[in-house]
Amino acid sequence: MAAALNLVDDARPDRREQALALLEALLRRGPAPGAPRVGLTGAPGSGKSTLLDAFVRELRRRGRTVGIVAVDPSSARSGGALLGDRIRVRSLAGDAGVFFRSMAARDRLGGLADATRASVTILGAVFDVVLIETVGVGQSESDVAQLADTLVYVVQPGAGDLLQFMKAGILELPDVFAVNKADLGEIARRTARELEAGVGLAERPGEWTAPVVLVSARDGTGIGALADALDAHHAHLVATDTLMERRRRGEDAFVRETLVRRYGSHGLERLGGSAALERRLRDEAPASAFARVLAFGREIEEALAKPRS
Ligand SMILES: Nc1nc2c(ncn2[C@@H]2O[C@H](COP(=O)(O)OP(=O)(O)O)[C@@H](O)[C@H]2O)c(=O)[nH]1
Ligand SMILES: [Mg+2]
Repeated sequence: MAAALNLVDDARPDRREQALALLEALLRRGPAPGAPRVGLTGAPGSGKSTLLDAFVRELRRRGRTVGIVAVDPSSARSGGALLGDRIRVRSLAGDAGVFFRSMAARDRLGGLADATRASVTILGAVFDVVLIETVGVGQSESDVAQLADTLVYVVQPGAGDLLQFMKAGILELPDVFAVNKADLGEIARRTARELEAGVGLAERPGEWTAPVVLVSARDGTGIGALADALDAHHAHLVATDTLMERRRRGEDAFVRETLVRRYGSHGLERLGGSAALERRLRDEAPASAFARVLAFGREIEEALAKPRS
């Protein structure tokens, strides 16, 4: 596992080729869709890391193996782990059913989004569940939304009233809300009630309504209910036949955003613009998102090298 993850993290051209071959092989290996991917996001300090730890132990009790990717674009690496992650790594050490990978931005050439997606693909081929934790800032948050089948938003009690959630547009994206620190008592219960009311307002018949689960990462309250809620969402995606569609949308968005990041919107124009790209992503033979970025990238580079006719 470590060798495979290092391979996709290696910017040398021959290693890149090998990494791509590995990712393509995993894509063809089936059975799709592989392990459920659960993303955890939320403001710093809301308790994501602590909750993740408690949640992993719950999954292990249920007999499921877990691959974890923690993304922190602001953090520097220290001995392979992000600062602050070492305690957690130790608490899970010795369990072959858990693999922990941390990702920082500063030491990365290929881009954090690439490396994260590649790691998720690899972990998902081996473990029963993949968890992706991100610090709740900017790009990493939208990356995790694109990657996850199920997005959990971890809420700090009292941090924002309902209006705040609505203004920030937070109510739209998550599939499950985990109001953490239930051990704080009334303030946590009130936050959960407010959030539930807000989510209820946005309810649409026949569609998934994000449940609000009150949990305490500290004393273990509600962790089982959280695991049940995540399973229920996964079952919903399967029952409505939308899991693969959601994966595809995430991959398409990744391809588009990576191309724009690398070549700018004028680069995308050389492919005929985003509508043309959309059509080609839909119509052309399936390939991994990584292969697509490379193939489209080559096309853009060739077009840019030629004078415009
Ligand atoms: N009271 C209480 N504190 C918690 C709980 N979960 C996390 N914390 C504390 O909240 C702080 C931030 O936790 P951390 O997991 O690092 O948050 P992250 O920044 O979202 O990853 C730490 O001091 C934790 O000990 C909980 O369930 N109850
Ligand atoms: Mg954290």
